Amino acid sequence: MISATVGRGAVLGAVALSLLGVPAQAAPGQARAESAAALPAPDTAALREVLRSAVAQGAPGAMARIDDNGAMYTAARGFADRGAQRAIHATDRFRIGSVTKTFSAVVLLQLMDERKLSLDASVNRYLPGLLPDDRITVRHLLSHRSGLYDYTNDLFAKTVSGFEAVRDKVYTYRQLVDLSLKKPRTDPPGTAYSYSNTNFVVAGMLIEKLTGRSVRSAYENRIFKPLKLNDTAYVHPDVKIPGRYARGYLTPDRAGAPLVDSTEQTASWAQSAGAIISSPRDLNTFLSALAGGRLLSSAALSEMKRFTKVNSTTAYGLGLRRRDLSCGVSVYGHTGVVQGYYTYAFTNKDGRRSVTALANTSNNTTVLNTMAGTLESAFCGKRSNPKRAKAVFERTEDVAPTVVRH
Ligand code: HEL
Repeated sequence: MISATVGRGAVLGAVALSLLGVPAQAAPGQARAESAAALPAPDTAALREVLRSAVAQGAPGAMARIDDNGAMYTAARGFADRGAQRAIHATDRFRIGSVTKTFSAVVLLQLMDERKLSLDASVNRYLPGLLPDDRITVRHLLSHRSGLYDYTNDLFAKTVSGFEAVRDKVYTYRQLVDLSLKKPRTDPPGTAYSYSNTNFVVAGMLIEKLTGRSVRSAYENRIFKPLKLNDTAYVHPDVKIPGRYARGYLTPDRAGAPLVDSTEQTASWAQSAGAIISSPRDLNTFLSALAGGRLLSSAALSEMKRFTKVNSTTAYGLGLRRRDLSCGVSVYGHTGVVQGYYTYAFTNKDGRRSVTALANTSNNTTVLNTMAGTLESAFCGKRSNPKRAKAVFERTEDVAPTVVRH
């Protein structure tokens, strides 16, 4: 194991296993290298450079871990804890935000596999009277095509005061749905993609109704325990992150204002839409198991991968994002934005190469876009076209402008 500390507060390049055995690049002209065997080797120098840039742009720390067919590479730079001046490490836990949506979708698709749920059934069939429109189906929720307004647009219109107003609050699912239903719906059911946390709050209600247990026990019994995800937890409404973790630092809207330590919060505004805590090792294991067909039937995985186009480089399936990289490779996973934490967690088609990257800040779009470069370095290797990649990552992610400013 090689690990080096470079400069003040920077920990770079822990190569736990050599990357020997990574197959040669795909043949010229091969447009889409989908299996890990056809991917170029990760560009680890470029990965370190992405993390360095994120820290230079205001993230206290940034780290990433690539798992590649049994080989593993980690890199980290900057601080997990600014006060204690503790260096961030790729084993640190953190709040994964909306990567939680992939876990929630997996639970519902397992229930579909068990014939307890039909994707095209009305949500109101399972939760009578909850939604004002019987045409909204489970598939509409999981693909963000329900038209249900995203209540977080209002909660976080003001970044710091919005966060402070909810950080200790405990909401019921019903209260969150009611916040959404106070506003007109964005589109008729099934007609348009419009990202909304409300969809995955209702997904959590469905999980609880159909299993008769809490979402926490569904995640634990169906995913965390079978995959031995020992760094992963759903502690809502507890505010503390268990184990060793990176602190989160929220960037205020006012330029030059000090970062706000946002580590401790109930994350009750998010719950089944965004309250899981995890680590790079566990997220890579989860996505690899998902893409490798170890969590769902092939029919359910195919449903999850029926994508709606979001923009020229991203698409959304069922609780699953697809990103089309500059080298023609498509990767599958999710991004997460929760106060103080930006996460990218993606895997390739066969699940043999996965990357999870974290910057422990948020409300800093420059850092968010920079961190997308971890996908290019992990999956495109040195073949990445920096010009195209830059254009891709300067694009606005599919978020309400009031929530993440671009
Ligand atoms: S937003 C996203 C990301 N998702 C959605 C969800 C998540 N996160 C949220 O809804 C939190 C929004 C507030 C974030 C906060 C900050 O930056 O910490 N911003 C403000 O308060 C701005 N006023 C679609 C980006 C996803 O990638 O799926 O996670």
